[in-house]
Amino acid sequence: MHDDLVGLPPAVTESLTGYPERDDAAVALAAETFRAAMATRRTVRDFSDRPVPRAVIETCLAAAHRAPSGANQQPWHFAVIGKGSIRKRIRAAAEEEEQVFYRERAPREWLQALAPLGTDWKKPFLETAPWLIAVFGARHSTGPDGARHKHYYVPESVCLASGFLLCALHHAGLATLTHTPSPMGFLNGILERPEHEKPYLLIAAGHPARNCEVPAITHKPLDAVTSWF
Ligand code: IYR
Repeated sequence: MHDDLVGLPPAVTESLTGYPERDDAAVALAAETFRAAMATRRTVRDFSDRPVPRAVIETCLAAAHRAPSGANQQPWHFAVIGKGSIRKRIRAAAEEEEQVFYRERAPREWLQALAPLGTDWKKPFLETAPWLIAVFGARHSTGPDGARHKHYYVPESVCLASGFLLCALHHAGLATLTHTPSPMGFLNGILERPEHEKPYLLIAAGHPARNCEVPAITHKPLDAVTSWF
């Protein structure tokens, strides 16, 4: 054992559950079923105002909350907004930032990259979608004695949980949009989150609008983003 580990409490273990033995065919079928399900996910910008029960969102958040995280610290916070008045405030603040982005801040090259997606500063979905989830990452936590505990790998952990959340919402049949207004500091103000929490992502979730259109885009072939050794 490395000398620095001397004196630290030993890890407590328990038996692994949840991995019943499957033959290769069953593993391949499960992999293919999930691949096909994820291939239907699209980023949606045109939502129906059809309500989604809060319990569904809670269940999806419980799935996200099982994502791996640095030192198992779960350094995320999900601020879940169903109230129309708060969605309205978030939309107004986001659109204010986005107007500056599209009119002044974004270099031509960035606007060119976004052109196939057809995005602009208008974000009506922030009010139409029944739920918004703002995902924050906490740089530290505070113990009951007031002591600060630093968190590790915060961006990585928050992004993993966000990925789990997108999968869970999609699996439930809900459409999602990952919105990253920049800068996003206004979310701390509106959602009353402390300064040591950084907003990473605003996720809109709900049913897609009837006759919803999405950009006709393609993906790089898998072998363009894969190397095997
Ligand atoms: N935040 C802006 C711009 C934007 C940037 C990227 I990179 C995108 O993939 C999509 C949009 C917006 O939300 O419109």
